[in-house]
Amino acid sequence: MKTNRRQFIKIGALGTGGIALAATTHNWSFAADLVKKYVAGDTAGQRTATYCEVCFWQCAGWVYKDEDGEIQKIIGNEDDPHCNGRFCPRGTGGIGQYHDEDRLKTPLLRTKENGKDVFKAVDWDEALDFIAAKMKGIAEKHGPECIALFTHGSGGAHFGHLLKAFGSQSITAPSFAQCRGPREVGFLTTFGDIIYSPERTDIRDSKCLVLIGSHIGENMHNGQIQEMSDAIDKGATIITVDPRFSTAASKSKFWLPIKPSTDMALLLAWMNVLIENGWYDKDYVERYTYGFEELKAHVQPFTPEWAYGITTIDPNVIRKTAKEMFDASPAVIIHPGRHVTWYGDDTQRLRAVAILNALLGSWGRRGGFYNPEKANVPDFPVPEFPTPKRTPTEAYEGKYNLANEVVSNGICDATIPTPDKNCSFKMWMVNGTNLMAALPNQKQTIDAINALELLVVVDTMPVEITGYADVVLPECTYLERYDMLRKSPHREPNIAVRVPAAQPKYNSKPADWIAKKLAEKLGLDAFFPWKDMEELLDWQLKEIGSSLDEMKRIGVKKFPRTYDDLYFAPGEDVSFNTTTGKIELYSTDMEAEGFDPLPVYTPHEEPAEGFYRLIYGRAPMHTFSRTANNPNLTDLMDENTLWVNPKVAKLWGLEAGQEVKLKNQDGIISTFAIKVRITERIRWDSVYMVHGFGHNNKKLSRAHGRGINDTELITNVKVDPVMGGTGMRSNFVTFITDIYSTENEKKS
Ligand SMILES: Nc1nc2c(c(=O)[nH]1)N[C@H]1C(S)=C(S)[C@@H](COP(=O)(O)OP(=O)(O)OC[C@H]3O[C@@H](n4cnc5c(=O)[nH]c(N)nc54)[C@H](O)[C@@H]3O)O[C@H]1N2
Ligand SMILES: Nc1nc2c(c(=O)[nH]1)N[C@H]1C(S)=C(S)[C@@H](COP(=O)(O)OP(=O)(O)OC[C@H]3O[C@@H](n4cnc5c(=O)[nH]c(N)nc54)[C@H](O)[C@@H]3O)O[C@H]1N2
Ligand code: SF4
Ligand SMILES: [Mo]
Repeated sequence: MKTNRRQFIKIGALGTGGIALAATTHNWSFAADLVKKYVAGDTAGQRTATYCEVCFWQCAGWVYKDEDGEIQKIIGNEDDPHCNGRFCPRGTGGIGQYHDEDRLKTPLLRTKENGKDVFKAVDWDEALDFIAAKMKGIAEKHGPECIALFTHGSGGAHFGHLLKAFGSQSITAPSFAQCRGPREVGFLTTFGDIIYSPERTDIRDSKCLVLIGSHIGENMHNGQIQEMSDAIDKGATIITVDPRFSTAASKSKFWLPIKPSTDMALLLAWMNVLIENGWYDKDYVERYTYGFEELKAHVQPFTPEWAYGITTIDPNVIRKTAKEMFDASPAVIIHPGRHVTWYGDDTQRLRAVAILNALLGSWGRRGGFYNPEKANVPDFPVPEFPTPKRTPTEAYEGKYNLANEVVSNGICDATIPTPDKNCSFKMWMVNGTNLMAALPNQKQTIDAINALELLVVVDTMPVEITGYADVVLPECTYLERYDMLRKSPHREPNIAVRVPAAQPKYNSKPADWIAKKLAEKLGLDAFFPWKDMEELLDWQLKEIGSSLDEMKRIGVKKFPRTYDDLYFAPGEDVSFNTTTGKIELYSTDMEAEGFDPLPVYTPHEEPAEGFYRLIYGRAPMHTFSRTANNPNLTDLMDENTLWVNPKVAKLWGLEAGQEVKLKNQDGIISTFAIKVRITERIRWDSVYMVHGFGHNNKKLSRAHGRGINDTELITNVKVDPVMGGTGMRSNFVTFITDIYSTENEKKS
């Protein structure tokens, strides 16, 4: 394998291709301006409807501009069930994405200059002609299915449409196999349905909310936080299981500082206690479930005393918390979490979570899990897509048969040719996902990229993945574009519209424009028959009795439910979408695939002497790696810190604020250093950091070199055999206190 065919282009080379950037330099003293405008109370003038793209909760809001037409602030839309009129700090600061002067400004094409790879600034026609020619060549030689799209965010709809028209359905997102996949499959195999986003958890009416490594409060998914705070006000019990004293733990009646990686033992012990004491919903279990007797026999040995030795949680606390859940049932939620790819047996852990909910009868009940409904919006009529000769799952044939979405790492791995399989993929289009931060095992990602004939990256910022691209396409931010309607399921079906509040800055373009233009160059015009997004949206909206004009005025529209089935009616007969038509405590699907039909506890790897488990999570003011350079949000937090228990700090002689580098179990040393935060809030066997920092692209002037990128230390990946999820929490680090020692120079 040629590993250096594609030199990583240090972004310093941006624009050195000889063509002056078409960029206008934005006169920028934003923070000061903002304060002035706010103080002056200047919110008059035009407001524009949008929904936020800073994270995937997609809150609907209003954008306000000043008298010069400059975007000044964004606030929540009162009618929006995702946010109820209130944005989170990231959403409010989201306008920093628009103002960020480090944005990608014009298309870039990889070229050679004096034997060195550099980016040349080109116009859109040249960039898209180049891509179209390459795509045609690849399709002729290998088939259009060889082109894969990695996408996260709104642009996926446009590029996905283009790819399908071209004959490929190889479309994948890190939000499945790096995020919520195990919970969807765990719940699908149990209840015959998934959790969706926003989660169908009826938190506002819950009497007991159990959070297992779900750190709502730092995880800022807006509606959930609001509902959790309402539930707390109404006296709900919160039980938090987390090796770290999280924000949620601080609001909890019970904090269970579990030994990391042992949650399955606790879940089995809870089942044992519920069943042994008859603390479960007998009518519900009898009426709706399959396999109770098998489950009962299975969990019989898993007593709280057994779990104590594994989890370090006091058996009495296990009993007491089980009783709390039962007393609240059915208005109880054992929360399925969201980023659940932890240890490789994650689908099984989420099956255990699903089973607990079933025992307590919370699925389909007020205060448990409601039945969400999505607005039914027709697609603009287009010709039928060609049928691909190969489906993307053939890339990992025979594996992950229960995955209900395409497995990103499966596509990534299959891109690397092996003797028996010469590469399923020759081109990647990467939209709105910084794969160098999102996919663990960076070396594998780089090896796959090196095997490609073409890598096209569509992004707003010069993030790490752009450095590997052949072509970089600058998308404008969500504040400068239309997008497809938001129509996520909720208690009431609803839609939200995104309308541009400003013209695209620099030479950036919206994804819909890029996809349509590229389609024209590929002779696929017939699949993009609309003139522009206004025509497309207006057509869709008129089909459902609204219009673009109306949506511009109201931003969000709700529709009545088709059926009155938010919860099960008392004693109602319900048929579940599983093989048995029942809630499967005993999973026939898992059994048919050769997996344990009832969840089993498996011990996971432990840190070696002197090493600590690396755990990571969210900070309220940032989203993954995408906001680390945002001028507004860096004002609130501009680096991550390393949480270290005082006992460990003492052992190592670490002081608060001291900078350390980290080395993992495979000898990988972090590129940058991180400041130590000494706190009792983390167990002694683990260290913790917020994901998304440690950017190594110099063009990110505020984010470069600030903190550590957890992803580079995640080289031991435990793949879930059920659905392909990448378990990332079996990585262990030790401290390098002499951060300037040359021995610690990162080899690149
Ligand atoms: N180590 C580690 N890995 C993780 C996680 C973790 O906690 N730790 N979390 C996992 C989870 S839960 C998830 S969901 C994934 C998230 O994975 P990603 O969504 O890929 O996360 P980001 O790193 O924020 O990358 C987003 C990219 O989109 C770009 N972007 C932002 N707005 C736009 C836009 O409007 N248009 C376009 N074209 N681009 C835009 C940003 O500049 C950024 O480069 O990561 C997963 N991977
Ligand atoms: N502010 C902000 N909010 C976000 C996001 C963001 O980027 N920024 N991203 C959103 C997305 S896409 C996702 S997927 C979610 C992710 O958020 P969640 O699903 O809530 O949480 P995770 O990131 O999986 O888990 C982090 C927590 O797990 C704990 N933990 C670590 N190991 C273990 C263990 O072995 N057992 C237990 N019980 N706990 C453990 C950590 O201490 C930490 O508190 O957040 C969403 N909300
Ligand atoms: S939760 Fe915050 S960042 Fe996410 S969509 Fe809503 S306002 Fe935006
Ligand atoms: Mo996620």
